[in-house]
Parts: sequence; structure tokens; C-alpha cells
Amino acid sequence: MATSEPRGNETEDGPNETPAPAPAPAPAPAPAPAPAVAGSEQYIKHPLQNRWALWYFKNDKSKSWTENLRLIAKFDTVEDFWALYNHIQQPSKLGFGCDYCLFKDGIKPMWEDDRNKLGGRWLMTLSKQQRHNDLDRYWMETVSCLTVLFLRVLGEAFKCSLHWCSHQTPNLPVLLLLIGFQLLCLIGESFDEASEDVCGAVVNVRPKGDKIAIWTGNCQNREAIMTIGQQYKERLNIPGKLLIGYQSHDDTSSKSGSTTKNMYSV
Ligand code: MGP
Repeated sequence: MATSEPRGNETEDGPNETPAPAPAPAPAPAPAPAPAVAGSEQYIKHPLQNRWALWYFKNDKSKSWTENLRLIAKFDTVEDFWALYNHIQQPSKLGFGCDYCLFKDGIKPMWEDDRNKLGGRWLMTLSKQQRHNDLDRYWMETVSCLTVLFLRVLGEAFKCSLHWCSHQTPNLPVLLLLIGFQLLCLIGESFDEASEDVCGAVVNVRPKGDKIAIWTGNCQNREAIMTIGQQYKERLNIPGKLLIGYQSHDDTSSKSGSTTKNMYSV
């Protein structure tokens, strides 16, 4: 797994500018499953059904939007996901204007990609207060919803994380993440067949309020989109009366005002 590391600290005025992560070297093709060593024992990494790519966007005004987008790492095992997740800054620590994008390998996190261009996104807009209260948790939940394939290897992944805990003395953040993961596994629901439609997810850190979105591949696939939206909302525990909207990328990219009309809402 190749990684580089967004770092930043928050001040009272909001997150600082963060140094851009170093460009990621091309990741080696992943043997699945790959043997790994834990202490004196060998164990097998637990493969996901998709390989995922994590991207980082830093808003440098001297560069184009595309140039500001960098690949951080790819992963296709549960273990590599957690290694990466533990290594990078949580969204609430990123600077304003920064994004994380987690997309299936082969799909670039942009409207123009063939797998996105007919699609759209379920968009959650957060209040400024929610940066402290909800942002990191929502992103964690989003990522876990997205990599539904974790849930297909649920039993194995669960056993694996327990095994890992019992053979390591993990630091507190790792331990908390593992506990969180195990809880998510236990309560997890998947998007089922609709997960095929999922392309990725994006978190935007913005002074006006942060945003988290799940991108899907075809805004005409009403059934899949509604399934994803309903399960996502349940997963995040969003109250029923609070609507979230789905907007096509076409509408978003051609909008003239500050809002885009919703094609669907749940
Ligand atoms: P944004 O980063 O998605 O949201 O888009 P932000 O910063 O909250 O702005 P707002 O317009 O939603 O209020 C900001 C700008 O980044 C867009 O207006 C585009 O210029 C550019 N941009 C964003 N995306 C997702 C893309 C993309 O996929 N492709 C290209 N070419 N530009 C994009």
C-alpha cells in the first residue's frame, strides 16, 4: 500500500492550511490474499471485493482543479484500509478547501470520468458546529457504508480484527477504531445489489459548512439510488424529517446559483 500524509492542526479560527501529501508512488498489484506477519505468527490479509483509492484535494489557487487532486493510496484488504485510516488526518483536521475522495479503483473522483458522467450524488450539508460534533463520525460511517464489501467478508474481518487485537498492543486510536469497526460490522447493513451503482464518496471541508456525498454512476437508476439514500440515512441516524437530496452531476456542474435542484430526496 502506498501512502502519503495530509497533516494539519486546527485553531480557534478553523483548520489551518495543510501541507499537500507527497505524490503517491504507483501501488504494486495486490496479491489477494497476501500473507502478513504479526509477531511470530503469520496471518492472511482479508481481501475486499473491490480495490479502493483514496484521493486528497488541496485548494491551491495557482493550479487547476484537476492538478490539485492527488492519489494518496490504494487498498484492497481490510488491514490496509485500517492502516491507512489510522495514518491520515481526520476530515475535521484538514484545512478549508480540502477534500478526501474514496473511489473504486479505476474511477477518478471527477464528474468527467466515464463512470461518473451520467451520475450524481447524495449530498449531506453540515452546519459549522457539526465539524466538531459529527463530521469525522459521518465520514467514517460513509466510508464503511461504501466499502460494503467489508460486510461481505464480515465474519472474517471481524475475526481478523479480534485476532489482531489479541496479538498486538495497539495504541489507543487504533484500538478505538478497531472497536468501532467491530461495532459497525455487527450493526452493518449493506447497499446489497445497489452497491454496484456506488462510485465513491467525497468529504469537502469548507468554511461555509462541510459536505459529505456518496456518488453513484447513473442518475436514472432510481431504485438503486433510493436504496442507497435510505440505507445511508439510516446508517447515519439522520432523523426521518430531515431530508437529504440527490443531485445529478450534470445539474451540479452547470448550476448558475448556489443551489442545485434535487432529483430525489429521502
Ligand atoms: P466543490 O469543491 O464540489 O464545492 O466545487 P464547493 O467548493 O463547496 O463549491 P460550491 O460551488 O459547491 O459552492 C467547487 C468547484 O470545483 C466547482 O465549481 C468546479 O469548478 C470545481 N470542481 C468540483 N468538482 C467536483 C469538479 C469535477 O468533478 N470536475 C471539474 N472539472 N471541476 C470540479
